[in-house]
Amino acid sequence: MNKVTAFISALMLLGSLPAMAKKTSEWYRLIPGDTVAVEASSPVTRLYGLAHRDRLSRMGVPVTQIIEERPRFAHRILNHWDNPDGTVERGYAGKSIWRWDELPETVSPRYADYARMCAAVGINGAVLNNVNASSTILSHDYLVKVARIADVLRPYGIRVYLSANFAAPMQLDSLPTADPTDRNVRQWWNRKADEIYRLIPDFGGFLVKANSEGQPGPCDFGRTHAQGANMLARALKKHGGIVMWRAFVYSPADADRAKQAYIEFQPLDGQFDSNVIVQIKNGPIDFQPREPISPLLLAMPGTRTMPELQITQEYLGHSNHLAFLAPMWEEFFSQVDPSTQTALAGVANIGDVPNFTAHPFARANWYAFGRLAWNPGLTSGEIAREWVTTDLGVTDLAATEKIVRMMLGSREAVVDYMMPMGLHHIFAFGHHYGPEPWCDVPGARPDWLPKYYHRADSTGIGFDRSPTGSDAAGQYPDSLARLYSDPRTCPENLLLWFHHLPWDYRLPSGEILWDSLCRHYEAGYQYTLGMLRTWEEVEYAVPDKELYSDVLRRLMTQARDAQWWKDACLGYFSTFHKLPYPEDITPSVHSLDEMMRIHLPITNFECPTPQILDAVR
Ligand code: GCV
Repeated sequence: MNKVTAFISALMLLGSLPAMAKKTSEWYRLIPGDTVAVEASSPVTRLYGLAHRDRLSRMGVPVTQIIEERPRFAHRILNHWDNPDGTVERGYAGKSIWRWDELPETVSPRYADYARMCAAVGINGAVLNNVNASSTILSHDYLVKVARIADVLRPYGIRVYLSANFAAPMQLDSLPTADPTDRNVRQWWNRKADEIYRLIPDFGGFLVKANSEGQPGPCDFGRTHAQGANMLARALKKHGGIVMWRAFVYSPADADRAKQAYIEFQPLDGQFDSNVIVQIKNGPIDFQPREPISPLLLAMPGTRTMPELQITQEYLGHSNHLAFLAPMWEEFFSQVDPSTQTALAGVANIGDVPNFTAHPFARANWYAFGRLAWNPGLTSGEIAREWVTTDLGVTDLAATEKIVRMMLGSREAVVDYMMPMGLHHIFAFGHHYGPEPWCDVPGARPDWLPKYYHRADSTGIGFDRSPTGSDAAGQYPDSLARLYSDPRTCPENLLLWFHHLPWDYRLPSGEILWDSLCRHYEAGYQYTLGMLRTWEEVEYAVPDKELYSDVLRRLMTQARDAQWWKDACLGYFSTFHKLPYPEDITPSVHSLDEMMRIHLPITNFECPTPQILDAVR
């Protein structure tokens, strides 16, 4: 542990006792013997124990002493951003697995398949619908459908939760207000909670996105987030339910977007009821390929908080790119002490395609989320090795190691070819797939546009969040604030997140900023070619040949996209200065003009250029 993380951990342990997770009663033991026996606290934890035993046996690891396991987080929850019409917001694996139109009469066998996959990694909660919530889900007809899904998930230990629209009393029953201090509104929610628990006795609770991106919330009625959350929490309390209240808020205020969640939520610390958990995205903006941790996670010692991770690859190449996310989450947990957090949420990458995730390797991210929610101390390497053996079905050791190595570097490669050195949000408008650092949409909010974030001009590039700029760095504990505020101490991988620096700024390595940026883009692109090479090398060991070809196709698309990102971003940035490309960078294939003419969204899987394979061989 370095000094900074040690300091943060100590600070959090001292300061956040009220937010500590309750010790979970879940446990299981594997007892060595001719047949490894499983003891467990319940039928569900027995399932977890059996899955563990199976994992070890498939990996050839003998059980020589008692293994006892307890989860770190009591709530290990997938958030589905699925809509009642079957679409999935930021979903890249087909339509929703929940077939609302067939329910409650027809219950798809895939619900149980899904539940088995979740239980194998200890996931114990599912929010079934999008946080941009339609009130319909709370209508009686839909609650009956939800209850059927809950019946299927229950034996696997998965409790069902729903995203609640704060204006539901107005939208479903025409109440004149949704003000949380209004008696009729409170009664409406109490009655709704009673109705839900009559149908689903183990209902988990509500997830709420309020006063964010157009969603209604208590602030519409002059009330605070705490007042809104507590009203719902009180309706659920006698039934044992919780409220997960999201802190993903940013108003069109003057403040730097990276500062806004903290500005709005930190003053409310200590005002939330005990069955409210404030759910905070891992970084201060929005699931970018790399962000610093959200300062809010370190600043609410009197409130239960939970990180929200994104498993679906909204900003990491959708289901076309191989990006194993465990290293990102490992990096996150090296800075946020898990014992200060009450629960863990992950935005699901699951849809109704046969393998659930479209990209076969995206299943590894679902798997990794569950494993880390159970034990955030696991390393990415351990998780990758388990997944390659048990899910991909590779038994050859040399091939396993090659695939694991390829997976472990894949997230950093995406950062490199998309947004290295702390750059962020330079995606094309709307779909967040390709690069558009030049993007201008007349009338759009400035903080939805790339130029707001990269700030490239003739003087340099990057967002000044030091004390001379927006001072977002000042929202972190002192030692971290100092570290981030000075470009000489700021970690290089966050440099342009916190600083606007000249193109020829000299880095501690002696290299100038422009050269370093070019080398990152090049390294990311080269990594994608390396993944193609590796995949061809391990073909013999991949048992499912269709899966093999599918991954190969996607890797070709990824290499094409990495080239696209590199040419587009470097081409665009080079219009601001006269510095040459470093000699060891492969020349651009496409001109900036060509790049600016690419129009998205991509509506179908694009055929990769065969030249990519020539480049690899
Ligand atoms: C569900 C980002 C995404 C939205 C998402 C939102 C959120 O803005 O682009 O699709 O909405 O985050 O997390 O609420």
